[in-house]
Amino acid sequence: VTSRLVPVPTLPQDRRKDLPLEMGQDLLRAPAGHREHLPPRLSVIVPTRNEAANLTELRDCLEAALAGIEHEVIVVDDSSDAVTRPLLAGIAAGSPRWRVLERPPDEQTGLATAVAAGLRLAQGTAVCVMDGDLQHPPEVVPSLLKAVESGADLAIASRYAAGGEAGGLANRYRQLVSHASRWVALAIFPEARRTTDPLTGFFCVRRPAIAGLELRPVGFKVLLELLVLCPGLKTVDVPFTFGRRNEGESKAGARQGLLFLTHLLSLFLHVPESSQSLKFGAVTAGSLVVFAALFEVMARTGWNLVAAWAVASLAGSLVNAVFQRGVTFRRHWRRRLVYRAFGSIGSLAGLGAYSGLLWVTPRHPLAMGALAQAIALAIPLTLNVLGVRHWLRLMTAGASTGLHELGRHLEVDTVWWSEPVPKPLDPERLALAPAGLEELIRHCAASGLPDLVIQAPSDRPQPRRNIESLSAIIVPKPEAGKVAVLVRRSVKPFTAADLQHAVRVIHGSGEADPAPLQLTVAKS
Ligand SMILES: Nc1nc2c(ncn2[C@@H]2O[C@H](COP(=O)(O)OP(=O)(O)O)[C@@H](O)[C@H]2O)c(=O)[nH]1
Ligand SMILES: [Mg+2]
Repeated sequence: VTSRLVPVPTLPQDRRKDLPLEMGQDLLRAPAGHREHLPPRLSVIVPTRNEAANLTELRDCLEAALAGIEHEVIVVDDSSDAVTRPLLAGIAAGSPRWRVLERPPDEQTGLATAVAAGLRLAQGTAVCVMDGDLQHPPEVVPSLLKAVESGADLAIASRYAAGGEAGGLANRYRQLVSHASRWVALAIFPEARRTTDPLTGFFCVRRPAIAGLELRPVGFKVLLELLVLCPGLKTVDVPFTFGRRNEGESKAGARQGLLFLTHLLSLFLHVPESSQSLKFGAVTAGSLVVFAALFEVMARTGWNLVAAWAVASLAGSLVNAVFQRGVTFRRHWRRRLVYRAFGSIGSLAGLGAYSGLLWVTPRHPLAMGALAQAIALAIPLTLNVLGVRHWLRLMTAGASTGLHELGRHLEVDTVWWSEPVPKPLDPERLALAPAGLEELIRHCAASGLPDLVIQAPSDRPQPRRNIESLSAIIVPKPEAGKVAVLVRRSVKPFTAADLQHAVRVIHGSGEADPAPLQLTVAKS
C-alpha cells in the first residue's frame, strides 16, 4: 500500500498580480501550462488524526484568515475512523487549494513524520505548520507569514512569549508536563533557547532555508528538530493564545512522553555538535570519575602515590580524548599527532604539578590528585582553544620538502603526482575528488597554471556546521612532467593562501625526483 494523494489540484488562478513586473511579463509570453508551476506564497500543513469534527470549521476559518493570500493547504492524514477520510475527500473536491495525503496504516508513524511528509510535498515559499483541532487559531497564520516575509527564516507562534497564553491546555497535569518538557529541552539544547516555545507545533518557515534537510523526528516535536539541526536559522516569536481543543480528543499521552525523551536522546547523540558544551562537560566529568576511581583503588592498595596518579591520569585522559572525539566533536580529526602531543604536555605538566602539590600539602593526596588531573586536562584544552595548532602549522610550513610532507601540512585526505593526462581515478580517489577533477588536471597541465577548486555543498542557508566540502589544489610541475594533486574533504576547504603555499613549496623546493612520493591516503 502506498500513500494516496487526493485529489491533485490544478490551481486555475492567474497569479500575475503576485509577481514582480518583469516576471509577470514573462508569464504572459510563457505557454499557459507554466502558470500552474509557480510556487504559492504559502503552504499550510495540517497533520490530522480522526479530526472529522473540526475540519469543516478549520477550512472555513483558514479561508477567511488567508483571503487574498495565494496558498495551498496540505493535510497529512492518519485517521483510523470511518468518517474523517470521506470528509477530507469532500473538502478537497470542493476547495482546489486543499490536498490530502492519506497515509496507509503501516506509514502512520506519528505526528512529526506526518509534518515531515507534508514539508516534502509543500510548494510554497513559506510553509506554516498547524494543528487541525483549532487550538492553533488560523487568524495568527498571516502574522507568521508576515514575519517570514520580512526576513525571518522561522516564525514561531509562542504560548510563552509576552502576550501569549497556554490557557488551552486541557488540565493542570498537561500544563505541568508542558512546562517540564519545555524546561528540559531548553536545559539540554542551547539551540532551542532562540525561542520561548521550542515545543509548539505552530510555526512558519521559509522553505528554501530548510531545503534538503533530512528530518528524523519521533513523536510530536518537529520544531525542536528544526531548531537543533539548523542553529543558524533566524527565528522570531509571535505570541498567541493557545485555544481549547474545539472537538474530539487529544492524541497526546504517556506514549508521546516516552517518544519525546527518545527524540531528545537522538538529537543529542546523532546531531553532530548539538548541545556541545553539555557534551563537553559530561565527557570531562565522566573521565574525571574514571580517574578518581582508579586513583582511589590504587592508592588504597599501597601503590606509590605518584605512580598511581600517573596510571590513573593516563587512563582518565585517554577516556576523555576518545569520547571528546567520538561524541563532542564528531568530525574528521586531522593532525592527530599534534593533539597527542598536546595531551602529553598536559599529562607531564599534571605529573609535575602533582609531585609539587604532594610535597606542599601531603595531607590531601586524593584531592590534590584530582586537582592535578584537572590541570592535565585543562592544558590541551587551552592549547586547542588558543589555536596553537594553526600557529604551529604556519611556523613549520617552511620546513616542508616533499609532496607527502606538504600534504600533511595542508591536512589533505589524499595527495599524488598525476600524469599530465591522468589515468581514470581509482574508486577511492574518485570518491574524494571534486567533480571534473580529471579534466581540470589536464587543463592545468596544458596551461602550466596552478588551480584551486572548491566544491561547495550548495548555497542553501542550512547552517549545519558539519557539512563538508571537497576541495583540490592542482599544481603542474612542467620540468618534471607531472602535476601535483592535493584533495581535502573537510568543513574547511582549501584557501587561496593554501594554494600559494603549495605553489611555493612545489616550485621552490627543487625536489629532484618526485617518483617515490606515490599515493598517500591519509584518512583520519
Ligand atoms: N497525521 C497525524 N496527525 C496527528 C497524529 N497525532 C496527532 N495528530 C494531529 O496533530 C494535531 C495535534 O494533536 P493533539 O492530539 O491535538 O495534541 P495536543 O494538542 O498536544 O493535545 C491534531 O491536528 C491531531 O489530529 C498522528 O499520529 N498523525
Ligand atoms: Mg490539540
